Amino acid sequence: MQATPQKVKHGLAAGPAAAPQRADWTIPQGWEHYTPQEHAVWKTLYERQTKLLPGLACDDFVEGMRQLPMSADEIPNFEQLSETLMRRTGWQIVAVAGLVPDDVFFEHLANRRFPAGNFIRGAHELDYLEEPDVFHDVFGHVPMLMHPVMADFIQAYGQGGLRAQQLGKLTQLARVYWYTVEFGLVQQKEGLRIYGAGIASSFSESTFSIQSDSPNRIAFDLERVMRTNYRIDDFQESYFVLDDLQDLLALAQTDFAPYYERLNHGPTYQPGDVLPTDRVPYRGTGSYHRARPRRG
Ligand code: HBI
Ligand code: FE
Repeated sequence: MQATPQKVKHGLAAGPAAAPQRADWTIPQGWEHYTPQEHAVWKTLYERQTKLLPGLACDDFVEGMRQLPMSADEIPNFEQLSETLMRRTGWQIVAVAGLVPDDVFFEHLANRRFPAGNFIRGAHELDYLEEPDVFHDVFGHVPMLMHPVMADFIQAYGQGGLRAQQLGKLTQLARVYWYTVEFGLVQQKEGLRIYGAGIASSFSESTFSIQSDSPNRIAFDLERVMRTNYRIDDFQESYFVLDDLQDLLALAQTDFAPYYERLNHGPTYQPGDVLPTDRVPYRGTGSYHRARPRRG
């Protein structure tokens, strides 16, 4: 999800470089301006993904989705989503034009507002995302915001983000978000399941993360994750697995200061590394990434 300087959304030039009208970078969702073509892209993505996810996504994701005012028919209305979310976990969805600066993003999360892109990818680029659009942000993230523990965890991440920025530790903290909120797996009694939004909103990675022989699935360990680089340009080489989503509660309450201190020394790991100290429920073959060397 690399930012580009200019991008056409709703017929307007926008993007991270565009000066915001409001200090918090929010914009109206402009729901009434979506075209039939944009609703149709949502429908295609929604139907493809809801068909695929049973047996891959965790029960809490499926249940959150079921309780939200979301369907294949149209791009959801953020005000209606917010009403349901507010009653359940006190969260709201606010519209943004694309990536917003880190401090603005954290400030929203710290106040239980989730910034969601209001635009949708084009019909010719269903599997391509350079910035989080409404399908990633709403289909991927909002169901888990119905989960009380996840709701608290993401708020804590926003608060921690503001602190990490001051301490110059954002890179380390962002890895926690990446390997949980975006690309997290959880052990359910029936097997491994997806809870990360980056996976749940991706057709190809949903299957890859759970069913492929290639990636490692490693038990989540906070310091280990904070030392691990991630790939933004391809499927993950390793996924980190929670024993239970309730583990995020402890994580939300963790004081990161001692971790930041320890992280001043010692190794940084590469995405595909497996360590002797890792608990590895599934050791991947690495075949996928071996055949597709890292780009750039
Ligand atoms: N802005 N809209 C939006 N969505 C994100 O997920 C996002 C962002 N700005 C910064 C950011 N994410 C991350 O780089 C931080 O989590 C570090
Ligand atoms: Fe995301």
